[in-house]
Amino acid sequence: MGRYRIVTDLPLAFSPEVADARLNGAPIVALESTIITHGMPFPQNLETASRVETEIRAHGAVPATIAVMDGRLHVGLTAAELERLAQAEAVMKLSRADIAACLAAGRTGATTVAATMIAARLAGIAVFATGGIGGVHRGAETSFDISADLHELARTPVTVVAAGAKAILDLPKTLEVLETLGVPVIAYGQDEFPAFWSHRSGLPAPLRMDKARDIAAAHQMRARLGLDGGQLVANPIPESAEIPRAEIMPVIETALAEAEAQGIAAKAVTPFLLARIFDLTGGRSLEANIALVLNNARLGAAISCEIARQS
Ligand code: PSU
Repeated sequence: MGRYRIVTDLPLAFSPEVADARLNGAPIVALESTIITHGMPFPQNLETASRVETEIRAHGAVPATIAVMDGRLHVGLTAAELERLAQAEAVMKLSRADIAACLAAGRTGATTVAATMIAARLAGIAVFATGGIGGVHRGAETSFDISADLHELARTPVTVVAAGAKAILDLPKTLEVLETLGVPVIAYGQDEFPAFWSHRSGLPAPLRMDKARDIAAAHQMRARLGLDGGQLVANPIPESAEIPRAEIMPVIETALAEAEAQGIAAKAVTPFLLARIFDLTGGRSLEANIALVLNNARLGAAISCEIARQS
């Protein structure tokens, strides 16, 4: 981890647990906060965020949930801070474009995948676990709506563990853009790219790895080659927890049609769709989302332990 630039003259606040881990060179896994403020309802958001942290500790690493709170970039939140964020209202949804403005204005904002990667790099954290990355929205050929997460993966050297891209997106186009941007997309333990709530997407993944050790070695090799950008590890939701594609697709179509009819745009699209899919599945989509995040936390911890061992 020593090769990452540590910036000290920034409004960075490490939790005591993360500060200790940094001193001792212990493996750390970054976690984002948009999933808490915009991705899940209260109180499941708080319960899930705490369970994810516990899961990471149980697998030998230290969790660092990242958020901007009152103008400070927090890397690791205390239980009280997590609780405050989970119930906060009108929290900004931060990406590369607005993280600096939020910090400079002393405001509070939740970090998306893109902003969490930026913070993780600043803090010297190599691995980040989340639910699903943003990607190319359907209809992007006219709306141009492509998540900034994809460009961040192309420029910031953090390995991101996700259950693929959210299935509300255009997955083939998302894979195309990742390929164009030179982002390695590694399916974990299977040949297919997973589809967030579903184990499989029907789309072949560009790369496959079956061991955390190999993913860690690829991360290290990219650093040695001086390559910009991170890796996307696409970790399929366990089959026992999935909503099969045939079941979830009609629900997604309905939610997408509603979003269009109501003129939902830009940053509001993903939270709107997630909330509607929750209602339309009677809460099942949230159960699957929680299961896949926990699964990603376990793999993230394993990769970060391997990177620490190989460093
Ligand atoms: N994973 C989840 N739920 C979420 C997200 C990830 O299980 O809500 C968040 C991430 O912060 C990701 C964001 O960056 O959704 C994507 O938003 P958009 O499509 O607006 O870029």
